[in-house]
Amino acid sequence: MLRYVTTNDGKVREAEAYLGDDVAAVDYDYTEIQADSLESVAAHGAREAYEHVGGPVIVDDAGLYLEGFDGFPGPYSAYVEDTLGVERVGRLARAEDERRAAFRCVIAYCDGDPFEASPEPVDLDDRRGRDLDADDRATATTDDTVAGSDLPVKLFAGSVPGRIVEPRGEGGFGYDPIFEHAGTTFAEMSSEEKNAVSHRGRALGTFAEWFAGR
Ligand code: ITT
Repeated sequence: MLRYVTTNDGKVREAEAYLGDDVAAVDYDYTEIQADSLESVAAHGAREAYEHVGGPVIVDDAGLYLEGFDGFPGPYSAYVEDTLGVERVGRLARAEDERRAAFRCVIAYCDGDPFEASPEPVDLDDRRGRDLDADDRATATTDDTVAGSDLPVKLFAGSVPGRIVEPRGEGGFGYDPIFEHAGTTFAEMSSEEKNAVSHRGRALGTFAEWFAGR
């Protein structure tokens, strides 16, 4: 059984809405390393989660990228949510009239076995979350070989563009109330509606397609 390792109930709801009974959630707080890419954080987490669970795992690292703030808070989104808070991040972006933003999500899979090379590598700009004007909802996969570990990890990325607005909606989690896509905030959407357009939905989609063939 595939385990989705996270401490975030909101992510679990979305993964369950997408993957159904094929995945079970494990509440385990793996080490989130300090790094400037979601890929590195997710890859490190997947290896640690695999060691903890002892079977196939996915972990998911996500962040909000404000275009006018050079991608801030990006990989530091959890820290910024805990310190500044979502509403103040929203107020800052609106006060500076820097509303263009994107969410990015990287899902990392590890089952202890090696993989064939991916045909569609993540390019460097995408890794850094700087191509906010790129395809509407870009997705990519890559293999990760972080020095210091020989456990292979497969990465699946998804992103979605949007704009920062005054908080609206009761659903979702994290920055969802201030992130509007096509006129609706993510907090105004059901999990299914959010998955249909979101960074996580895109990453889960490319992962599920690949995993079905594994
Ligand atoms: P795990 O690492 O245990 O999975 P987490 O909540 O720490 O849970 P992340 O590090 O990936 O997860 O989250 C980074 C931040 O981005 C955190 O503040 C989340 O609330 C926020 N976030 C992640 N995905 C989001 C989404 O789909 N919508 C809104 N906010 C999101």
